[in-house]
Amino acid sequence: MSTVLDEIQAPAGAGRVITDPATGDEVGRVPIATTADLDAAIAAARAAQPSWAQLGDARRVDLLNAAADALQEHAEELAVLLSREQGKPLNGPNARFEVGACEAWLRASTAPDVSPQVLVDDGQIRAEIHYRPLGVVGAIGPWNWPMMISIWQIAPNLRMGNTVVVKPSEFTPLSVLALVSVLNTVLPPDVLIAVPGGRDVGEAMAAHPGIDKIMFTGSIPTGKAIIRSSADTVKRVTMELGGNDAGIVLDDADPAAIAQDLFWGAFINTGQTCAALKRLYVPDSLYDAVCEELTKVAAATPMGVGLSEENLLGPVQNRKQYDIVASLVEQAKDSGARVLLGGDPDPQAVGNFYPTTLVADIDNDNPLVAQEQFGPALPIIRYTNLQQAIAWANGLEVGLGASVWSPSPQRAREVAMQLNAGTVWVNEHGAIDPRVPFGGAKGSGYGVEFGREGLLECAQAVSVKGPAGSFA
Ligand code: TXE
Repeated sequence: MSTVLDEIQAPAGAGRVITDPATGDEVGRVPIATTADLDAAIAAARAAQPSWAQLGDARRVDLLNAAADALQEHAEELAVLLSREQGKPLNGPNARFEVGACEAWLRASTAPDVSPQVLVDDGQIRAEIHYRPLGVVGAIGPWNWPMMISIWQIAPNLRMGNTVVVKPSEFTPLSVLALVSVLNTVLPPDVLIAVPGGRDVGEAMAAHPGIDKIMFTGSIPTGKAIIRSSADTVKRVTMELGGNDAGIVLDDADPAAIAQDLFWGAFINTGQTCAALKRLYVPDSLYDAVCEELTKVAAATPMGVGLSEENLLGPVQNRKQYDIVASLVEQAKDSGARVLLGGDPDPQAVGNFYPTTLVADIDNDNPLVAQEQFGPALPIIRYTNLQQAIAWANGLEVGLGASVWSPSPQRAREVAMQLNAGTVWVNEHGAIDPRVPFGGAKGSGYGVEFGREGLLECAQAVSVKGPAGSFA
């Protein structure tokens, strides 16, 4: 029986080899798309868009739910491929979880009411707002959650009557091609097309007159490049650019009670998550206890090859990212910071395994704190004055998420209201929800995803207005 991977990969001898970051083994061969392939994909998606829009919302919702059923049927196969290509283990908040999230987000995108609304009807004036399709949307994604982030870009656009051309990260294209292939067992032809190209294809997509909007998740420099490239065609853009999320523990928290959630807030997907906890601020009075409890959880969490059922943490997805993490930890060590756990990668290790690392007694301006590590290393910064900790948390040019940890609802709210980020979590971190809008503050980008607000960003708002009785 042929697998999804058989269907999507390039024939033997063609394409580019993708290797497993845990073992170096070949996962498959990705076809190499060019900008000419992109042009053809955009033309096909443009041709398919009017009839997709004319199907109507109810029919599109049915098809999206049927596509979610198809994902469910292929869930294990997709999770295994994702685990091999991305590196993330099958278990824990990793590969099976990601495929499950794709299904959940797809279904959730069908729930909000996006029908036209009457804004004014006062006997003199009638005004309505309608949400029309934009056309063809380009989706450019990263390598950390390749399937889930692609679904965040695909699902709301399809719901709103747009067709979508997806350009996956060159590090994890097979996962996205497989996802798209399964969705396309249900969707009409050319409504959703994947183009597995490199940076040149991304650049061409951002500038392309046949693309009406770009949804992007990735690094800040690339986001800026896309904004520049898209300017001449006045494209809509949604920019999810990652961050360097702070968490503040208040002095009434119970270290043992919060350690597990703090750990997973930081180390979900082995730290390679845009809205992971990347700087932890802990009051002097609890500092040793929080360090001790976190170290216990971290030391007990197995890291290894993704396909082994016992592992919950995996390799860093690519060597470039591994080197960033290693260099930041080395700089922290050189500055005199105290390594509680890890920080000692094995140079002989097969695969990009960087050990789970906790670094204490580190200054707020150390590069491991000030720069996004995007890997399995967490700096824990001591504070004596809460206002100082809040100022530190808000002190960077990014603001995707932030969190506050306290058993007191009033104190937690008071601090939450002072944190400048797109999402502020209380007693959790990174716990995204398809019903709750998600987006960045400051350099972390603009536009929101998820919920009704996220759907409306994939539409052209059209106001219709006239004297009362002039239209029905
Ligand atoms: O991302 P890039 P990379 C952060 C993380 C990491 C850094 C670099 O800190 O160290 O980003 O990761 C396409 N026009 N995040 O190099 O370069 C590219 O082909 C159009 C945060 O993987 O931003 C890929 O598909 N497209 C993040 C996508 O952009 C271009 C997740 C992302 O690539 C392009 C991952 C261009 N000029 C990394 N250049 C998060 N927010 O979750 C590249 N691309």
